[in-house]
Order: sequence, then structure tokens, then C-alpha cells
Amino acid sequence: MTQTTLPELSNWVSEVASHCNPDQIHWCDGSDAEYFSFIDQMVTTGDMIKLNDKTFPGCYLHRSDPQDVARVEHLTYVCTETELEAGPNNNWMEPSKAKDMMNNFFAGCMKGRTMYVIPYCMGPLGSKFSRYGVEITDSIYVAVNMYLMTRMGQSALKEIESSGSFIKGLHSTGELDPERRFIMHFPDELFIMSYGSGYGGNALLGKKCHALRIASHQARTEGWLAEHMLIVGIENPQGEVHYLACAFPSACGKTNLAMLIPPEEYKGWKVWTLGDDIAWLHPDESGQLRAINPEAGYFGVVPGTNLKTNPNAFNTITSNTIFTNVAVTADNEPWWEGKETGIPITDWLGNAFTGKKPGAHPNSRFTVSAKQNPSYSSLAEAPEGVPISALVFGGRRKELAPLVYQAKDWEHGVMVAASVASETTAAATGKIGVVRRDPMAMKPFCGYNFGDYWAHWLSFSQKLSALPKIFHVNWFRQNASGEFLWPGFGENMRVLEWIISRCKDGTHAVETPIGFVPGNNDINLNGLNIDSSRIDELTHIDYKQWKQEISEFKKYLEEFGSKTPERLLEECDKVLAELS
Ligand code: OXD
Ligand code: MN
Repeated sequence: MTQTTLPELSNWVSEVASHCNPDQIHWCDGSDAEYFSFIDQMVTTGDMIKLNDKTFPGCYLHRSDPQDVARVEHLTYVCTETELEAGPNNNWMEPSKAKDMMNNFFAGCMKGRTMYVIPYCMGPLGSKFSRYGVEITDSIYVAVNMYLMTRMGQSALKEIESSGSFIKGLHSTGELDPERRFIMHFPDELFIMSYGSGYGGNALLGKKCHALRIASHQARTEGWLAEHMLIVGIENPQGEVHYLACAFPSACGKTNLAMLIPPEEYKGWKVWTLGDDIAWLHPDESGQLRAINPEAGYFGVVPGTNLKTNPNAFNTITSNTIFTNVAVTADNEPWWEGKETGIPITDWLGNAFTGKKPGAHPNSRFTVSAKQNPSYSSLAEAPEGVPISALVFGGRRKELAPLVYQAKDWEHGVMVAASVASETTAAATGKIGVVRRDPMAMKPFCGYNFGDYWAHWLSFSQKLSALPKIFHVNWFRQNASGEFLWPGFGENMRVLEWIISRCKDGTHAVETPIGFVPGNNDINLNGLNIDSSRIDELTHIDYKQWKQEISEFKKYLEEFGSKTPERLLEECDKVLAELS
């Protein structure tokens, strides 16, 4: 059993143990041997099912509780001293009240169970941008997922012991009772308590809880940004690489964009993946914004993944992958809607597949090490991160938002980013397909008042000497008959090329009241069965609809009262004036 030389950590572990009363304590060392022994234990108990070892070597299926398949935003709280600090964008509870309630749940909850102590690092080990945490959990499923998603175990513990600082995360699956399920954040104490769910975003505390909610709060005081963004490097045939950080709401194709393979016409172009979900953005000494991915793996949505939509993801998940809530074929292969091969016999619940209900849960997931991705960037572990040329925001919108537009300057860009709205998906419980405001795609993840967050974003015009350009994209625009106007997936490379050229001031655009859009000859359509008039349709700006959109957005901003930066309201007024 690994112990620690850090009294703060050993005292906390002892306190938790005496409160939760586990049968045993296991300090995770993060070794491969430990991972496989956990997997073996889970196979023995039926918690994991070994999949076809020939076609999917090292792959396993986990079936979660059917009531525990997504993030629970209505049960997720930010417990700051005052409600105003958490803001209308968060659920809030008074910290001592929240702790009392949670401590009640945790009392004796690990009886008959093993308590796992997981020291982990978010970011490349040893990077000055990385942050450390320790998750205590009674879920072996969480332990194996943390092994794939973070740098965990002995090496992280060493760093924690030398720096003396870490975020505490306490987790128990409890009774998996939706009535006794809460995810509580105490940003002032760098503390997370999560009870009653084993689902990734609720239970792998390094991810949304630490790397976004707590980190965004820390980042505000320390002068950086923790964002819900993928990071990609786009290499042109001359070998020049531009790095983009792109924010989209959950299940809107971040993983697909992060792993994009350029279409045939793009000979010599390459896309390198640095991250698919979270970016930590720091200004460096020279005023350049640099990004690291705090995660080491992907926890991606499975349905829809195939050799056409995302060949890199498909190839990444054919070995050493944990699947959660997918269907299974007669050959014991994992199966999901959109896989395009195989016939399921058992659905995600373990029942016979009838075809009347989905085989895989719409939010079924893969967990896999990022290193398996064929497009894994050689700079993914670079301690200094990568320089960011452009920040790209997007949502899933049937209408209104053009395929792509560029903000006029930083302040306008912050307004554009704050105006992100998207149709909801299966990644969180609740109604699917309704448009909701999701500023910077951070609605579920910002650990403090959005008003302060927008002000923090605006302040970067003072912190950076070279400001990244800001863009908005919408791959999901439809025509009146409900057909998608843009093919999406690998073809999005064409839009990325336009974005990069704009960053170098090297290409044409048309100025409109909402920003710069490509003219109908500005996007390379070679090899696509689309004529340039489609670009007109995709970039058409309906002034009446936009006036209504910006007026509604302005009202939304005003809900944050005195916290709303005046500057954002002025940006809205400027656009409204141009639309009149
Ligand atoms: C995720 C999410 O799992 O955003 O990344 O829900
Ligand atoms: Mn996400």
C-alpha cells in the first residue's frame, strides 16, 4: 500500500476513512499491473464484460445503472460564500449546509467496499500550467477510467508531495439513488463532493468538476482561462502549423473536429489532435496565449462514430478501450447506432435487441488513452503548451447562425462567444433539441458568476500582445425541408482553412453587421458536389431574425445585473445599430 509523506493528504485520507468506513483502503500507484488487476476484478464481479479479443483486443463493456447515464446539471452546485459569486448560471447552496447534507450521505457509505485513493495530475507532468488533485472514491470503475483519462498514481503523488498543493475530490456511488445524488463544488476550499452517480462527468472528478468548474474559478484569480475546448494543430503542405482552440456544447462534434482527417483535395495537409474537450489557456511571458490539454484520454460519445464520420476515433477505439452502455453483437463486439457493421443481439441494458429502441444509449461513451489516436500530436505533452492563433465557438443551430463568421475585434469576439446557443443533447439529462443559451459552451461548467467570467475574458485584451482571432461556426444549418446545408465532418477542413487564412490576413471576406463572412468564392469547394450559391445560403444573414436574436441576447446578459460588463451591452448595441 502506498502511503504519503504529506500530512495534509494522510490526515484527509484518515478523516474520510473514519467517516465513510470502508473495508479497505487502496492507494493507486497508476501502474499497468494495477489497471489490469482492477479490470480482472471487475470481470469477475460482472462489472465489466470482456469484448472480442481478436477484433477488439483489450476492450471491455461496462453497463451503468439505467438511471445513471448522463451529467445531472440540476443536481450540480457551486457552493461559494455568497449566491452572487456563483451567479444565476449555477445552482448555489450555502457551503456549510451543502457539506452537512453531503456528510450525512457519506456517513458509513463505504462499508463493505474498498476506498481508492487516486492522486492525479491534470496537464503534462511537471508543467507549470498543470494542477494536481486527489480523488477518493469507492468506485473501481472510476479508478480504471481515471487511469485512462489522467496521469495518475505514484508520479502524480510525488509532484503533489513536492508542491504540497492539491484539489480534494470525494466521491461515492452511494446507492445510485437519483434522490440522493448531488455534485457539490467548494471552489474557495478547492474541494469537490460527489455522491450517488458513477457517470463520467459526475464521477471522474478530474474532468468537469476539477478541470472546468474549480479550475475556471482558480484561473480567474490567477489570470488564465479554463475552457470547454478542443485543441487542434492544422499543418499546411509547407509544414506550418496553426493551433486552434474550439468550444462547442457537449455532444456537438468536438471529438470529430479534434480528430478530423482532411478531404482528398487537401494533399499535404494534416490535423494533429492535442485535446478533445478541455483547454487551459495561459498568456506566456511574451503575451502569446498558449494551450495545454489537462486530460490524457478521451471520454467520447460513441453513437455515430464510424470510418466516414471519424476514422481516427474509430481506429482509436478498436483496442484498449472501455465502452459504457453500448450494445453487443453475436461475435461479442461492441455495437452502436451508426457503426455500420455488425448486428446487435443485446442492447445497452443487457436485454435482447429488438430494433424498437436504440441498441446503444445515445450518451454511451468510450474511454481511451489519447496516445492511441493516430493523429495524436507530438506536442500533446509539451509542458509549455502550444500557441493559439484562433478561438472558434459554435453551437448546433438549425437556422440563423451562418456556417462561419469572424468577430470584428476581441471585445466583439467575447460578445460572440457569450452569445453561443445550441440545441440540447443527450450528454445531460433533460429535454433534447431545445435551444438554450450556452455562453462559451460553459453553461454547465463555469465555476463562478458569468458576469465576472465575461469581464475576465474581456481583460485578456490587456494581458495579450497578440490577440487570437475569434470565430463562430455552425455545421448544423438546415434548409426549409430540414436538410443539412453543409456536409460537415472531414469537409469542415475547408472552413478551418478559411479561418487560418483569415488569421494571416490572407483571404477575402465580406463585412456584415454580425462580423466577417466568406464570400461565395472564398471557401474551397473543389471535389464537393456543392456549388458556390450554397455558400450564399449558408452565410445568409436574416436581419430581422438577427435583430431579434441580439435583442434577446441582450436581455439575457441583463439578467446578470450589475455583474454584466457594460462593454458587452455596448457591443450588442453596435450590432443592433448596424442591423437597423
Ligand atoms: C462531456 C460533456 O462528457 O461535455 O465532455 O458532457
Ligand atoms: Mn465536454
